This record gives sequence, C-alpha cells and structure tokens, in this order.
Amino acid sequence: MAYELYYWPSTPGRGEFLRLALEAGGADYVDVARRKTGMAKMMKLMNGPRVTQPPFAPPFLKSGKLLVSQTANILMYLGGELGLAPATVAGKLWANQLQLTIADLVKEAHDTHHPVATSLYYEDQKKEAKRYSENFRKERIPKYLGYFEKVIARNPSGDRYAVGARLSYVDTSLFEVIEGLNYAFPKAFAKQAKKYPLLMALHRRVREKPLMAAYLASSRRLPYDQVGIFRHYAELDG
Ligand SMILES: N[C@@H](CCC(=O)N[C@@H](CS)C(=O)NCC(=O)O)C(=O)O
Repeated sequence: MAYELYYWPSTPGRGEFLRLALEAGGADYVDVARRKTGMAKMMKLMNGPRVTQPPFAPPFLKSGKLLVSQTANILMYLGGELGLAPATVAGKLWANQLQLTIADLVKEAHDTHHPVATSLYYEDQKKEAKRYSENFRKERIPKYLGYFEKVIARNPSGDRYAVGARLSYVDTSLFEVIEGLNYAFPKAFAKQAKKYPLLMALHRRVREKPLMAAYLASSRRLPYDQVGIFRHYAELDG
C-alpha cells in the first residue's frame, strides 16, 4: 500500500523533509493534497470528528491505519521502514536528536520573516524581521551549521554521513537545510559556506544519489517561494 503524505500543496515547507526521505528510500507514496479533492481529505483528517488521534498541523503521514504527525516523528518512522536510519536504539535516538535540532533551526528560519506572529503579514512585522534576521545570519546559522559540521567530522564510521555509514534521513534533511538557507539568504550563505566543507560535500553527495537526482529534476520537487518557510527577502539578507 502506498504511503499517503499530507502537506500544503503548493510549497516545499516542512513537507519537503518527508518527500526527500520518501524519494531517497524509493517509496511508493501519494502527495495527497496535490491531487484533486486531496485538500478536503487533508482537512478531514485534521478536523473530522471521528479521527481519534488528529494531527495539530501538516505534515502528516498515513501508512495503512497509522496516522503520524510531527516531521521528526514521521521521519523516525520512515527511517525504520525505508532503511534510512540506524537499526539500534542508540542510533535511532541519535538520528532523532539531530532531526529535532533541524526542526529548531527550521522554526528559527521561519521566524526570520514572521518573528511576531504567524497570523500577521510579513509587511506588518518587517522591522522585527530585520532585527531577528540579522541575529539569525550572524549567530544562529554559524552555530547550527558549525554543529552539524562537527557531527559529520566525528561520525565514528568516518564515512562522512551524519549518522552511521549509510545515507539516512538526517542527510536528506541537512540537504534541505542547505538548499533552503541558500535560497533565503544567498549573500550570507555565500560568505559562510566555505566554513562547512563536510556539510557542503554531504549536500553534493545527497544531490548526486540517482534517486535524489531524478526527484530533483522532476515536477514533484516544488520550487521555493514567498509563502513557505524558506523565503527570500533581499532586505533580510546580507
Ligand atoms: N512541529 C511541527 C510543526 C508543524 C507546522 O508548524 N506546520 C505548519 C506548516 S509547515 C502549519 O501548517 N502550521 C499551522 C499552525 O501552526 O497553525 C512539525 O515539525 O511538523
């Protein structure tokens, strides 16, 4: 049975972390909300009166009767299903720990354009966004990327993946982080990228995997935009 992925249909957003893992694992899946009547199906799973474990927000995944939400939680499940995570408990926890750290980074990247409230327009919080973004570029990007660089360097397998000796969902997620930051903050990213050679090499390595290359060239890969998490506003870059 195909996995059912539920996410807002027109933007990569957090759903992209799941698409990348599903694609890297060669999974059979349906991106439900991008299909006709799919949005209604998604809203019913969130708001329907008979759903006993409703998700708070997309993305979520249906696998048979199982309904799972929270990006890191879904990835932990898919990691086991698709062979994209270590098999030991310690390894699973380590991968999840890294993915939760990525989730923190993603939230902060979102807050660069929405530091006051998600429900307000960017135009109504531009001043705060500028201040938040300056700190994000100067302190938070280096702190997060420096951490992930260290994680790759210290991976005992010595194989230059984030976790273990094979591709995992943490690697596909780090790929997405690099892509997203480069889209949102091209100037800041260009200045900083050289400090993270292992992370940049991992990004290339993920991009060149045959299943990834095929996905990235397909219409299933959505372009970045000005409504998702990673947005480019020239005034927030530098
Ligand atoms: N921690 C959750 C965050 C989920 C989330 O914020 N989803 C966004 C789209 S990327 C949403 O639709 N949020 C609606 C809301 O927070 O009201 C995760 O990592 O999956």
